Amino acid sequence: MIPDDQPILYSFRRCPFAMRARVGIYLAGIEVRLREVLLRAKPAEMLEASPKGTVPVMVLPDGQVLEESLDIMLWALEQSDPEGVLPKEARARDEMLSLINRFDGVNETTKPRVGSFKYHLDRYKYATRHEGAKAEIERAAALIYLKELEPRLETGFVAGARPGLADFAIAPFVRQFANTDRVWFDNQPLPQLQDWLTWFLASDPFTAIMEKYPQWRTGEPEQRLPVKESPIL
Ligand SMILES: N[C@@H](CCC(=O)N[C@@H](CS)C(=O)NCC(=O)O)C(=O)O
Repeated sequence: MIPDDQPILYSFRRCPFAMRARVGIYLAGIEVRLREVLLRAKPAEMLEASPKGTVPVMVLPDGQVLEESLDIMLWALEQSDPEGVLPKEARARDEMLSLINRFDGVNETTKPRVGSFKYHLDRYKYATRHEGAKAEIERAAALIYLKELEPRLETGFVAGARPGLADFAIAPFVRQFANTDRVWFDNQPLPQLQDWLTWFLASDPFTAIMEKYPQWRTGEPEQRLPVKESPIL
């Protein structure tokens, strides 16, 4: 039995937002009760906690609800950050948060902000679902953001020689972009970005949080996210 004083995390394995929340929790070394959901059959308990109906959602033992993936990452890493991924200075943190927002496009709606990487990514990957979207045009628009990232990755990671918040917050979207047409992606002149994505996909935090779990149903026990035991970065 998993103790019921642990936070509950509603998650969907393949969702990039849920991925980054799980990575944040994993890096913090926090134990949670994982409820794997299907987007087409969201549990009533999750919708009651967060009526907007997006994953991830975290319900803390005191009843507080975190319904934004970045807030879950920040909450977890503020509890404990043994790998030192949170930027220490306020200015550096603000700079990272604004870079992250250029990529995730998170705003007060449930759709990514126009003029973000995620906006173009969705219109590229799911062009037929977006009126007026042409996959190649959207892909070219998204590529501009990656070209901007490329020189930053000269040091190996977004903000220097060690992985930090922005790497883990952005990489799941770059993964989604790359997987849309892997051959095309691999042929772009973005060697640093390609190496960085290879690092992320093979990294301990990412592989650990991509384990498969059965769908959670009311009354069933939750799953455990792996908890790291020794330094990983
Ligand atoms: N701003 C939210 C976005 C989360 C989001 O859009 N998640 C998608 C799945 S990747 C979702 O739950 N969509 C609702 C649906 O498909 O029903 C966050 O950062 O957590």
